[in-house]
Amino acid sequence: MTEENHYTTTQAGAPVASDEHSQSVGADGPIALHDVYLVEKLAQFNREKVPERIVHAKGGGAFGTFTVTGDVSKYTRAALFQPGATTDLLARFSTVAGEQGSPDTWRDPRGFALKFYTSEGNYDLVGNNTPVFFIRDGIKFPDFIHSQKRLPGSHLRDHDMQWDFWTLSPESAHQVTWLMGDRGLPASWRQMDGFGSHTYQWISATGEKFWIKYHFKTQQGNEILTQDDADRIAGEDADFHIRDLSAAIERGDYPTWKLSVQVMPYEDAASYRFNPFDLTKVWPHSDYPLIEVGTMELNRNPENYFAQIEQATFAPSNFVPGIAASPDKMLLARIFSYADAHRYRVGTNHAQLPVNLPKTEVRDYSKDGAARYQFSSATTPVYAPNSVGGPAASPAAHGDDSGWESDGLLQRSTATLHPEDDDFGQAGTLVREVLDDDQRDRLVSNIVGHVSKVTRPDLLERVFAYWTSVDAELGARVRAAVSPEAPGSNEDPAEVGILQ
Ligand code: HDE
Repeated sequence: MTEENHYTTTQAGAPVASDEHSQSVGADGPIALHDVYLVEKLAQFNREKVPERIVHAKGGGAFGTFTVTGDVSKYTRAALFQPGATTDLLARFSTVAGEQGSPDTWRDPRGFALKFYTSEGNYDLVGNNTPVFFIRDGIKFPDFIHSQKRLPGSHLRDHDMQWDFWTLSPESAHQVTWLMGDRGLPASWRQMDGFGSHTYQWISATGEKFWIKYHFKTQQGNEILTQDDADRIAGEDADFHIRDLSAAIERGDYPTWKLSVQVMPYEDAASYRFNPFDLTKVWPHSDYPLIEVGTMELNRNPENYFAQIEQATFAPSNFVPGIAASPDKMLLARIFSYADAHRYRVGTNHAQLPVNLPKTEVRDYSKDGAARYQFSSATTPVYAPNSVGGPAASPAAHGDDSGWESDGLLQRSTATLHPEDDDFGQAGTLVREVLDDDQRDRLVSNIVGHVSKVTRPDLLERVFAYWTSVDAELGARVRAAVSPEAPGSNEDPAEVGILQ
């Protein structure tokens, strides 16, 4: 394009007269309402934002590929996991509680959201950098998030509110231990692991079912920030992690993760020592070892952050044949929530945006809706069943065999059906058997730093009981550091409202 043809246009493509001067009567007269470009620029500017994500608002991401290096074909028929398959993908990493613009280095779990553009449609795996979560029933999610964000009156975050919720929700103990430990402050997104967290279902080509958990092991080594470093960086560079990932890809230092899965035979679930669908629990690797699947590499930065990252819509409801849900109540609630969030936040036809569009042809019967961009030919009917050659559903292609047996009355269950179902056991195992001395010391220091902002003495007692329920020595260290003047009370944790 020659210089004289490289002129500014309106959004309708017509040349504009000036980028700097509004049209006015004389030099200082009234400006003309019919100055189309002035009006267009100001009106468009007012509409540049879509609502930020209500959680995980601050994040960044990149495109890449997934290459199968193992052989898990006996467990799943999903095309993207077949030997030798390579699939394009988009990854987005994020913090949870901070709004857009908040520091990347605040203590928080990190979102680890993946969109695989597979040959059978998009498969979205929307996980975190921790294998568990704070709650095990989605009905508590809005309450949990409210307690982590801002007080309705002062609009300030509040440690009383956070610890009030956590100590009254003892199922949170495992995840809070992860959060207050090193994994709550990864040095970069490249140097943290990712997990599907939930138990998912894989279905083989012969229809055999398995329960699985995903583990993405960073190949850059797990590196962490101390609380002091994280606080300093938060003040120096709020976009520290976005910048790190973008710069690494820019210099050709492509980060990779090795994906492995734990596989549980379908029949084991009923008698397993933990409820295998409880999102606050892990499956010890000694019970179900890791099996190699493949390698994820991020190797292409987004060209436009808003179009490709802000408008990216990841949904746990985006399954492909050979992969399905499990009875995990949190997963089932998320399957509703994300697609609902996308219709609200990005728009009815969010899936038609280039970043969300599958590589496979979309043959559905939806029509119209705001910003409709893709459409079927005029001869394709918009109803089914039809006798004019429209697409028909295919149980064979979908593999309508992804159910599971369940029976009993419609209920609101608090049942613990498995011998080792509890709220503090795995958190205690993590503290005593997984962490080393330095990691335990940092855990104590991080907890003390966070809890020292709790103002209510009664709540502090519940906090001490909470950590004592995780591990007696840990609880004693926290109490001694926070309230050295209040020697340890011997009361039973249950006495202060911590349910066992
Ligand atoms: Fe989310 N979550 N979540 N979440 N979540 C959202 O979807 C929700 C949960 C996670 O980079 C929202 O588009 C419910 C667990 C990530 O775009 C929303 C429940 C895990 C991201 C939503 C959970 C996650 C989100 C907000 C309890 C890890 C960012 C805006 C049942 C396994 C994805 C949006 C991205 C985003 C709902 C709990 C991870 C509101 C109802 C557990 C990584 O739909």
